[in-house]
Amino acid sequence: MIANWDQFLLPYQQAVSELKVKLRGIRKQFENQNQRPPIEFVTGRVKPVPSIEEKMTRRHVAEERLEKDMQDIAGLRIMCQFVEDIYQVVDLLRQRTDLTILEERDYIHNEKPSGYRSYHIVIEYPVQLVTGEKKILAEIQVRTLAMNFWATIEHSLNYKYQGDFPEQLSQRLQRAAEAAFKLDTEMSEIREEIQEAQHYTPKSGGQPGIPPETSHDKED
Ligand code: 0O2
Ligand code: 0O2
Repeated sequence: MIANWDQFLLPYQQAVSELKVKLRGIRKQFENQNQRPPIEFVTGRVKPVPSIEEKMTRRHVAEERLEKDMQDIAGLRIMCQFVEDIYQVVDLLRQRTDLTILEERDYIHNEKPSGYRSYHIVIEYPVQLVTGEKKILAEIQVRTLAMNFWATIEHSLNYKYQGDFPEQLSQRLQRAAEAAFKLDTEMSEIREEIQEAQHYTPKSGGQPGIPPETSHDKED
């Protein structure tokens, strides 16, 4: 087993910290432009050592292959309001020059058998160490708040049942995942309404956020 986990994980910790700042920066830039950001919030973590060891055993990953074969030792999560925002964020990530996208997995339109939905991106990210540059893998999960709600609860139930859910619970979770996606779809429809509403510009003296009385006053 790896003798010095702290040393092994250091570049991953640095990558997670840097990427959190960079991804949160996207949100800030939209806010500065008075635009609704496609990112609601960002979290990140380095996979805990017991979880790495458990996954190595389960997936038969040899120690020498760990850096290449375990893509989520560094994990970032981007939460969005709307499904459309997810694809906007993915496009923004594709344009960046400070990371390289290696793989994309769309579990939104190809949900997992559990009902899980999210957009996964595996990146190669260069970390600057005193010994030089080291390229590491990281996984970015992009999902809506509803998808995150479902995944968080399902994940905590996993601890209790070790992934072996009773059939009825498993079916209920699948139905709950569908309900969450229906909520996302409904919200997307409201989003279009919101964007239409944004064409209204209150006249002087009008209250912010309250559209003027006539619907013909659209200003672009
Ligand atoms: P748990 O319940 O065991 O999962 P900050 O001060 O904001 O920079 P902060 O507040 O410490 O950082 O939290 P951060 O880094 O934003 O988010 C950490 C939490 O996000 C962790 O929960 C993880 O559950 C979750 N998380 C974020 N990204 C991932 C990911 O890619 N994979 C997984 N599995 N989890 C992720 P806790 O608090 O460690 O507790
Ligand atoms: P953690 O840190 O506990 O979240 P695998 O790792 O075997 O599932 P693969 O192909 O390596 O599969 O990667 P995949 O499926 O693209 O992404 C795996 C990660 O997606 C998981 O990490 C979870 O974070 C998340 N995920 C995938 N399926 C589900 C699911 O059914 N429910 C929930 N809640 N999350 C899911 P880990 O390894 O489980 O680690």
